[in-house]
This record gives sequence, structure tokens and C-alpha cells, in this order.
Amino acid sequence: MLGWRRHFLCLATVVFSLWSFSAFSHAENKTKTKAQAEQVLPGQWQFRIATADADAHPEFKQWRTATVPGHVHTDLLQHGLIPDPYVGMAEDGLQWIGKVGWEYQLVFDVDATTLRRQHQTLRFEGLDTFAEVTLNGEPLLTTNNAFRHYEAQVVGKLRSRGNHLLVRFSSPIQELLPQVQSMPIKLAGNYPSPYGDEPKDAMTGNFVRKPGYHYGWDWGPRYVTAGIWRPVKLIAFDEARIEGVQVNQISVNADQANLVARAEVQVNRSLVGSRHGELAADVYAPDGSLILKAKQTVHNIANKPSILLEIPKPQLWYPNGYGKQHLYTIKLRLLERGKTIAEKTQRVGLRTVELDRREDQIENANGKKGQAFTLVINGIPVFAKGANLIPFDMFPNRVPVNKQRQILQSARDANMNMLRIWGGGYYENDALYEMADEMGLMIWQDFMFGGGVVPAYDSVFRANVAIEAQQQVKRLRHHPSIVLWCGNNEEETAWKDWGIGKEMQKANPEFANQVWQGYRQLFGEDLRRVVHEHGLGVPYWSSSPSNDLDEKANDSDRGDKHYWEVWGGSKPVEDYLRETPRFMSEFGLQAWPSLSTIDTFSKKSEQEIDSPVIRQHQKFMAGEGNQRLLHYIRANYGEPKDFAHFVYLSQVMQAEGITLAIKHHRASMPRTMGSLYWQLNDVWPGASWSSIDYFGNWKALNYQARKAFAPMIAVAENLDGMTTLSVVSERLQQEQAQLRIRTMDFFGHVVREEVISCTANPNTATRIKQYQNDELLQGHAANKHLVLIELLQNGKLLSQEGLYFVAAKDQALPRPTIQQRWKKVGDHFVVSLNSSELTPMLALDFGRLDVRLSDNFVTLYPGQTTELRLHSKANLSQLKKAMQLRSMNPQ
Ligand code: BMA
Repeated sequence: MLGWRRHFLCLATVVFSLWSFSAFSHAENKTKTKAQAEQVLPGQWQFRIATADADAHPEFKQWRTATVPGHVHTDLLQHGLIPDPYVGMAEDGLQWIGKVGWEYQLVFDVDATTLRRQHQTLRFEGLDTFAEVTLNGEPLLTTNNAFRHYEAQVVGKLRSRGNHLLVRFSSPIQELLPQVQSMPIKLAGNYPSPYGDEPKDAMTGNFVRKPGYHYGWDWGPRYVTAGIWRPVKLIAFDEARIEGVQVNQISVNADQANLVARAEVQVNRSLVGSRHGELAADVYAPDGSLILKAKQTVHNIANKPSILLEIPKPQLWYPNGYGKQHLYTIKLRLLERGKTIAEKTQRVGLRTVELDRREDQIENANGKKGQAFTLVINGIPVFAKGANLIPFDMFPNRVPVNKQRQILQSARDANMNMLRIWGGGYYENDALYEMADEMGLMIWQDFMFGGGVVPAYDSVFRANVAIEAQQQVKRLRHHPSIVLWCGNNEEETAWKDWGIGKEMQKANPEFANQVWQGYRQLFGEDLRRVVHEHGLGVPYWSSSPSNDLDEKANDSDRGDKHYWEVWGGSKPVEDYLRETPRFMSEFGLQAWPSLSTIDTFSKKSEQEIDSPVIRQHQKFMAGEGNQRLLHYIRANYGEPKDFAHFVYLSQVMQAEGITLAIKHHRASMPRTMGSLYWQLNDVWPGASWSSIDYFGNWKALNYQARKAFAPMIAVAENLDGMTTLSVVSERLQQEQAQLRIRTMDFFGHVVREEVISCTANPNTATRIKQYQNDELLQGHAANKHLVLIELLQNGKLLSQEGLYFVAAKDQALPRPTIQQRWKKVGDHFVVSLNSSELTPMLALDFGRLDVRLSDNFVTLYPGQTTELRLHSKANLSQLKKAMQLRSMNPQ
């Protein structure tokens, strides 16, 4: 059968993780009042292989301690029962884990107060995936969706000592295989397993509500894991519990915010009826001060009571770069006869969000008009600058909260204001969204679809998804960072543009029709309805890329666009300048991570472009991705001298290619209103499109993206012999600035200089001037000159860009003499670098030393001094000794 993807997954591999294990890192919301209690189940979990599979794997028969929340792979690893899934060649040998069942058990006690409560619920916040749960030998739950939480009433079922909770997971592959194999026509899956654990023509991953990337992706290994991956809680109360707070922002402007806060109350069944009470609200300002107290009589507390809150002169939440990230806290209390019977606190950010999709007058190169795709926050059309976020690990529970923070902070530091949480992973934990709120990173949130055609024609499947969607939207709805909910990743374009729909139509038109109607029902209606009902006004978009079920799915004039002609289609990077969509939500180029990261999974002797270990950490087209990398490296930079040079050039190529596109997108404002490259982070150490590797190290791209995403920049686009100069500004008022344009040789001799005073229009791009390249070069040798374009404001350098007229491999770069001066300033070092010869993309590498650099992959323009700050525990002589320099110049 024809594959779902443009390219196939290859073999896979292994490495060890430097990030420490941690239990569910985010602080649990443990509430305990007189009236209600919520606690993570106490005690030591254990695990073992399922009885039915024990004979084949007797060494896993005995109960061993387990980490909950966690995953079976990490439990096995912790006991030293399997090799590290990221190290060596472990991947093939570990596929059996996904083919067998696993059991988890806990013996726990319950305190007397909880046992006396009239209402007791066990809440499973995440079971991955097909599980049967028993409590004290009695069936409690059956589950089939890793993205849902499940609750079971346990009044009368608990005892004070020795409760036995047993969770039995069956293999998701075994569970679904018979059903999939019996289908006369299969639904196209995503990446077939190269390991034989599942037939290539009967992929099951698209039939299950479980993270799609567990089944392998083109940037990660295949580990079909299982486990209790979110906490298990015991919730107890007597009269009532506020399950959720819903804060509707009725109107928000500079003068006043009108909010309606609603308590979603769960009342003890025996007490349902018209019970009178009061709803009280306390509102705390972003600085923590109590600014409003309100109270209201309630005639029936079970009836979702609500209260109007008016906040004068509200402090709004803004995306990074547009203002502060103010956050209010609202505490709701339910009172009966003056006594608090339930309470809940909710943090909110006040902001308005719209998706402007007006037909407009903006024409494409052929004069055709289109339709906007612009996020408007607090009335400001915001150009979305950012990247796509993938899972941080194959095993989410071992991701420490500081790793999430470091990666999000890196996005913010790179001047990003948006991340797209892509649909092949999982809905992130609360901690991540809280960080995004605090950092002003808008979130484009996909629903978790993106791993093949789903059986949406099946109403049982759709009902399952509807519950999942409702739970997730309700959990996440108050995060001001979430500005868009999107149905799926690439499912519509796969159907319409990749031949999936046409093939099925040929094979069985009736079934094809059913599949497509199911698609329309789920992504066009069901999910839209959930977001409409529970999403507090955040817009819904049926698929990325799409124009929300318009005729065409991946159109440059309407909707969002994934552009993979460069990389996927092997087109030259310059083609980025020919593609000007309304919103670019994916485009990418690969690069290898730094050698210190590669060292974690391969020996030096294995570090060859085509060695088995390196190929296994290159998931694009079964290891062939390195050939694609070479294609791009050779086109512009020539033949790499050795593996280390290949790694360096891959990063240079990625950084230059992606920032070329970013700058083009920004210079195309307001036609283009978003530039999200593929991808921000990594799931394991390997080659990928990421700008930050698995260990948090920045590749050249993250440094360069920071410059390309700076609030005000000059952009020079060189295409077909012409250079177009623009200034892009996201400032909301008009700005005056100067452009200094100097043509110089590689030793800094200026042959042409021009200074232009310019006006940068607010929050858009302003076209300044167009040149024939000859005019800039004035007859001087193209391989020996560059144009240095600098944007200055009141003497301050805002952006600097070197424009070249021939490919790097054809430039006559001199051998540089780089001067270094070191000094210690407070807790860090400063190194000043300069050279009288042009030194492009100078990389400082400190090997295994842990060094945080303020910048890297810098270009030393002739005679100009660049200062870099270094934070490290190493001393000066260690730093100097470890430092290796590499640039584009001949060495
Ligand atoms: C995009 C994504 C991913 C994939 C990436 C690189 O389209 O949606 O599915 O990893 O391409 O091929």
C-alpha cells in the first residue's frame, strides 16, 4: 500500500539521557479543606508483565517497584532490565515491550476522614491506553483513550487498610491488529514499523487515542509504550465540589473588563435539589493584591451558579513583545449558611482573541486576491513568530520541569511569540501552559491527530474523541496563551493532495465517501462544537494546513500553509523567497546537533555520515536524510571535509536557509502574518529540523532566529539579480531609523556607502528601495564583496545583515586572524573577538564543558569587535583550552 507520508521512517536507534528522571514534575494541585480533599494516591506502585505474556518473558514475572506517573519503558530501565532506549542499537530489540501486556498495582490505605466522606472518587488523569482497572478485586473501569481522564465512584468500595488497585494494560498493537487486518481496505497509517512488530500494511497507530509519535516519526524512534502516565487521585467531599471554574470574558477593553465567573459544581447525589447558598468571588490583581470581593445569592447550587465581576482599568495579557503578561487570580467559594462548602481558584489572563479571515485586497504575484489569516490579540494584528513544538521525550514523565522551562525560555529569548503544539504528540501538562502564559508565548494547540487517516466514520470513535476534546478544552481553556485550537496536523492535505483520498476513491468509492464524511463530521463539526461550547471564545481551525475545509487544503492565498518544496522536494533554499503564504505554519531544514550531543549516542569511531549508528539517528527516509543534507550543503557550501565539518555546515545551512524564509515572511507583512518553522525541540538526540537539541543546546538556527525575529529589522531579499530592501517593525507607533548600506571587500574596504533615513510604518513591513545587484556591486568582483546592511536608530544598531552575491563555496574568503581578549565580569567571562578579515559564522565550541554563550555562529565583519558573554563553572584556562573555533573561511 502507498504510504501516508511523503517519506518513510527508517530504522532507529538509541542514546542516554542526561536529563534526570523526575516524577510528575509540576506541583500537584492538592486541595484540602474541611469540606473537600483531593490527594494523589499514596504508596508504592509495582509493575510486572501480564500473566498471559509471562511465559514468553519469565524474567519480568515478578512484581517490581514502579514510578507512577510513568511509563513501562522507564520502569524497566530504572531496574536495569533493558538497555537505555536512546543508546546503542537498542530500538529493534525493545519492540517486544509494545507487543505484550503490563500490570501495575498499588496497595494503599485511606484515612478515616476520607472514608467518612459522602462522596469518594478515584480519578485517573491518564492511562496509556487500553486498561482494565479493578479495585479490591472488583472491576472498576475499562479505558481506551490516553488523552482522557477517567473517574470512578468508590463510596463503599474502599476500606481503611490494604486497598488493592490493579491496572492491567493490554498491548495496543495486539488489541487493534485483528480489527485492522480484517478491513478489506485499510486506512493509511503514518510511518510503518521497520521492525516487524506490526505488519506494514496494517498499521494500528491511527486507530488508537494514544500519542502518535510513539509509533515512530521522521525525527524520533518507535517505542509503543504503556503506563499510568498521569497521576491517580482520590477525591472526597461531603456536600459539593467545584470541579471547574469557567470565567467568560464578556467584554474586555482598556476601561473595563466584564467577566462572568461560573462554578461548575458537582453535588453529592443524595443532596441534589434546590439548595440555597451563596457564591463568593475574590479577585486578585497581577501583583497579588485583592482588588474585588463579590457575593451573590444562589437558588440552586447544583445549577452552575455564576457571578458578574467588573474590573476597572484591567491590566491585559499580551504576547511577548507587545506588552506584559498580566495574570489575575479568581477564587470562587460556595457557601451554605455562611459556611464554605467548596472552593476553587483559577488564574486568568484578560485578552481578546480573534482570527481575522476576511477576504481582502492583497494580491499574489499573479494578481489574485485572497483571504487573511491573522491573529488579532487585544485588537492588535500580531505577526506570529515562532516554531512547532514536538514532545520533549519519548517518555513525557521523565521530562523535568526545568527542561520545559529552558526550552520555552529559549523560544522567548529568540524573540518568538508563538509555538504550535503539534498534533502527533500529547496535550501538554499544566506546567507548560502556565509557563507559556507567563512568557507571552501564544499557543496554537492542535488536537492530537496527525498520524494517519482516522476511523472518524465510526460513531463510537467520535464519541470517545468528543469526551477527550471536552476534557482537554475545559482543562486548558483559561490559559491566555492558547489562541487557536486546531483539529489536526496535515490530515486534510493528506487526503486531498497526497493521493490518499483519490486512491481510496478508486479502490472503494463508498468507503472513501464514508471516510471523508467521517472526517468532515469530526473535524468540521464535532471538535468545532466542543471549542465553541467550552473554549471561551478561542477560534477553531479544522486542520493545519487548510482553509478550514475550503476546496484547497494547502493554499498560499488562503489559510495556513506547510511549505516543504524546500527540503522535502529538494528545491533550492532561494525558493523560500518565491513562496508568500498568508501564514506559514511549517517549513524546515534539518541539521545535526553539536558533537557533544552526538557523543552521547555514538563513539568517535562511529561518527561517519553513513555509519549504522549515525544512520539510525537520522530518521528521515530511513537514514537517507544525510544525503538530503549533503545535497543542500554541497549546493551552497561545498564538500564537507570530515564529519565534524559536516555537522557544522549542516547547522550553518539550516540557520541561513530558515532565517532567509523568516525574513521573507516578515518582509511580506501584512500579506503574511505568521512564520512558524519546523521544529523547535527534539524528542531524543539525533538529526532533525530542530533549532534546540534534546539536551537544550542551541543549534546555529536558534541564535540566528533571535536576530531574524527581533522586533525591528532590515531585510534584504536578493532574487533574480535584484535586491529589495525593507524594514519590518512590530512596534505600534511609527519609527524613524537609518539604513546604512555599505558595499565592501572581505577586508573591509568600502567601495560604496549609502545612508537612508527611513520611516518604518507601525506593525508592518515598509518597502524602502530596490536595486539591480550591479548597482550595489558597481563592477566589483561578486566573489570578493558583500553588502553590509545595518539598521540604526539613534546610533543604536538594531539589525545587521551581510548580503552576498555568490554561494559561500564560491566566495574568495581570506584566512582570518582572529584576536581574542578575555576578561572576567562578575559571575561570567567576556570574550572580545575581532578580525580584519571577514569571518562568517564563527562557531565557538567548548566540547564537553558546560558553557552558556550569549551568542554563537557570529559573523565578524572586518575590523568590528564582537563581545560574547560566557557563563560556565569552568575557569579561564579550562575555557581557553577547550575552545575550538570554526568558521566559513579556509582553515
Ligand atoms: C511536517 C510535520 C511532521 C514532520 C515534519 C518533517 O509536515 O507535520 O509530521 O515531522 O513535517 O517531515
